[in-house]
Amino acid sequence: MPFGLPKAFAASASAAVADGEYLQASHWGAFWARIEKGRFVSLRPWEKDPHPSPQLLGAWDQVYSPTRIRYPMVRRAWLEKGPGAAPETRGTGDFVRVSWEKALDLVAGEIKRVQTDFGPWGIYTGSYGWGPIGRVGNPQTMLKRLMNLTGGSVVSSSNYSKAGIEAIMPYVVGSIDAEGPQTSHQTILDNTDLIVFWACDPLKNNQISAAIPDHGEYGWFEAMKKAGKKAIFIDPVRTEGCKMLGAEWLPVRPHSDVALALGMAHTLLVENLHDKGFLENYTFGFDQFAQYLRGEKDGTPKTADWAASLCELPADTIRDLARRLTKGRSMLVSGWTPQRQQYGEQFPWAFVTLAAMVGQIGLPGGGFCQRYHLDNAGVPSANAPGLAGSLQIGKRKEIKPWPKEKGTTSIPCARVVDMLLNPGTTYQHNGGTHVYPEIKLCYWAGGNPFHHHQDRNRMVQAWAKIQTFIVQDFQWTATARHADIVLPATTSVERNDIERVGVVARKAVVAMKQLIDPVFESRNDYDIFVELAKRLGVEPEFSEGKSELERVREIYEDALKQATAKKIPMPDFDTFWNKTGVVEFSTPDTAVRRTKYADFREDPVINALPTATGRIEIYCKAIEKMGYADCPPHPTWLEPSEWLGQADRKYPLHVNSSHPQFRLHSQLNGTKVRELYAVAGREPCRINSADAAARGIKSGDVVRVFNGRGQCLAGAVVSDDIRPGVIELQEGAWYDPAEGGKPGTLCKYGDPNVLTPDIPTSKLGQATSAHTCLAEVELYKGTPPAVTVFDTPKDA
Ligand SMILES: Nc1nc2c(c(=O)[nH]1)N[C@H]1C(S)=C(S)[C@@H](COP(=O)(O)OP(=O)(O)OC[C@H]3O[C@@H](n4cnc5c(=O)[nH]c(N)nc54)[C@H](O)[C@@H]3O)O[C@H]1N2
Ligand SMILES: Nc1nc2c(c(=O)[nH]1)N[C@H]1C(S)=C(S)[C@@H](COP(=O)(O)OP(=O)(O)OC[C@H]3O[C@@H](n4cnc5c(=O)[nH]c(N)nc54)[C@H](O)[C@@H]3O)O[C@H]1N2
Ligand SMILES: [Mo]
Repeated sequence: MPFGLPKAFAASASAAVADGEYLQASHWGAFWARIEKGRFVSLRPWEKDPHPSPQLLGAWDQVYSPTRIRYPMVRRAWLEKGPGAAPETRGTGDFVRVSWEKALDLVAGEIKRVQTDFGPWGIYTGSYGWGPIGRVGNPQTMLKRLMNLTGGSVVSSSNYSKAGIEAIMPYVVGSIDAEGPQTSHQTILDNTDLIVFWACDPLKNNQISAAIPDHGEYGWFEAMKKAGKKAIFIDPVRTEGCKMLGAEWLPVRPHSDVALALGMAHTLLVENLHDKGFLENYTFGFDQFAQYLRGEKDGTPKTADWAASLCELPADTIRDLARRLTKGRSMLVSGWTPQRQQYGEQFPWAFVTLAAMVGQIGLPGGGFCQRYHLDNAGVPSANAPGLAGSLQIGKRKEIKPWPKEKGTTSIPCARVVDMLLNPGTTYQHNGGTHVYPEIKLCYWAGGNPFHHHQDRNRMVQAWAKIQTFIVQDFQWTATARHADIVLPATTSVERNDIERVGVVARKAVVAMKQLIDPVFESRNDYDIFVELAKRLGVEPEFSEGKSELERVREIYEDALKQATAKKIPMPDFDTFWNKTGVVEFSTPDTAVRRTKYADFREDPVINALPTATGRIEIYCKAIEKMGYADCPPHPTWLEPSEWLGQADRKYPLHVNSSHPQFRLHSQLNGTKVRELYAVAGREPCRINSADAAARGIKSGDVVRVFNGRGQCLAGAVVSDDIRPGVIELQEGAWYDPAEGGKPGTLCKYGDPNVLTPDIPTSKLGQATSAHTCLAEVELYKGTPPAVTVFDTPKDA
């Protein structure tokens, strides 16, 4: 698929490598890049990628996209009047181009100024985000390393992905659980009679990875289809996986999954189908939970009929599903949206408890899994060496003591806006009491908070409180557009790095070789941080005298050492780097079958779980002690403050801002991949035909989606693959304010986070509740304003 090269770039090229095809890699897969006269002219997927993603096109197009940041830029008011000046002009696009020298001096100067005048607690470098792949070039690690060498800064913990799971699972099973290898696909194929995908879309979500995706999910689904595997999908959307398997679709009402799980658990209990032996020997606290199910204290038995009234699935279907789980070998599989909702800790807990009642945890093909949709965690692992990152964050150098009253050194990442709005106030997190620091300077590198955070309008107001916002990215995201100082970074094809194929599969290691010169004035993140380290007097400690390529070599040679010890064949670095470009590893037959929790099942005493009781905790005394009303000590239905089941709800439609089919979050917005899905030039909004008809909306119309928090335009897609009462506006669409810097303004393109609330799941997890959101949709009348977020801001 050769593509034309924009004229603007043709002139700036000079050869970094000779003409030819080179293997390179991205979040979307490994690929052969064709280089001609110093230009990256086309790509084709690596022939060993079993199912390339259409998103891969963006790995090429993003390099030369008109949304590339070409030069260092500074917001005019900030440059002319100093830090904190006219914050309302953030997001208006009024930038001044400056030299790299000037930009780096300004950034280093700001870091020093805030450190001196306020202290390290005045700088926030949580900088959450996915950034690029590659073991050297992780900008988040580099940023924190730099800050730690100069006295530290406020950072963040956990993530937007599964902070609810990360908070609750350590109490329930003694680990995060939703990480690392899971019961293998083959073990499912061999043993499982019924597989239930609950809020889980492995075909969509495995297209991308935090390393190079191995794309084994499609083969797994094909094998399940061929085997005629019985599958059920519990989801407000009929997903492609559901269609491919010809599976049953249970279009659950969003935000009611805990009730559904409790209704099934109640059925098992009253029909005496629960595995009493398993509960007795492997779990703790079932009796208290059973009392709750029977409604002994609150007077409400959690029957299938009770659940049906909340989740809008027939009570007989709920009872039937519970019974079917116990009839043969069953595997419960969940995704992560129900824990990205208010009280989000409750669903994973109810889900594991339900699996414990079924009693098949640790049996081949039975039990539960919370990670089949990322990193293909059911694939076998090859016999491969580790690939350690060579730059570490390191410990914070205590240059200035950090008094307790100045606040915490690390906030839960989704509480960033709370922190900016409420300096000096206390908050609860996982049993501890902490104080929000007062932030003057934020530095983001490799993340896009003006897409990923909730309640954009509240966020715009919070951002007005800081003095300086530094953003390092390669494209003009909404975040970069709201910055005071913008530093243009390179993409992976403009620098050297190394990465593996498959976080779990570990199938190969790919040389990510620099193929072209940096586009315009962009610089590698590593070089930017080395320059800043020089200005901050910590360059020798930061770089340890090593270039990026030397670090790549170091990582490879460390892997080679491990491989040699284990007798795994691997060429020397120069052969790998200059000749083969890839090393593949073989997967032993013994790796093909794997059962999670088999050891625990075999001997729950010797292989006890690292929980307080060594067992699966259905009741948790540590959580009981915290006394949080929003996180009771056993799985509990708590009515959300905003959902379709509310009698007095203000808006009639639930907003499902799930992860995008054609992007990794906000990445690739600015590329030709957008043509695959944009409707009327905007982000698509899927709506059920009944809801569309009631509003006079048809496919292709521009619609306005709104609630009390915000409003955006979108392009309607009328479909019966989404249940009535729910619209889908996938996360990651670039925020395109009609009037930049003005809270409440219309987003012209379709960012769902203008609608979502910025409330925590609970005091335990303090995770995002992006999926607690109602809105209304109407046909947009008149001429819609032009989308401008994909144009290059005036930069020269
Ligand atoms: N409503 C709603 N909101 C959500 C979610 C949801 O389900 N619903 N999901 C949440 C989840 S789970 C997540 S993980 C977050 C994701 O949020 P983010 O991780 O912030 O999203 P990305 O778009 O991946 O942002 C990565 C940024 O890094 C930049 N980048 C890429 N490569 C490089 C590089 O080499 N150098 C530099 N300096 N920058 C680079 C990209 O251009 C991009 O701007 O969103 C969250 N937000
Ligand atoms: N293509 C692509 N893949 C990705 C990403 C991406 O940006 N693009 N991001 C990656 C990241 S960072 C993460 S954290 C994971 C996210 O993993 P998940 O959070 O599991 O993924 P989502 O696609 O947001 O949602 C999964 C399914 O949940 C359904 N759902 C939504 N609300 C409800 C509900 O209330 N109840 C039920 N039962 N179902 C519901 C959605 O319709 C969707 O089919 O995905 C990863 N994979
Ligand atoms: Mo995520």
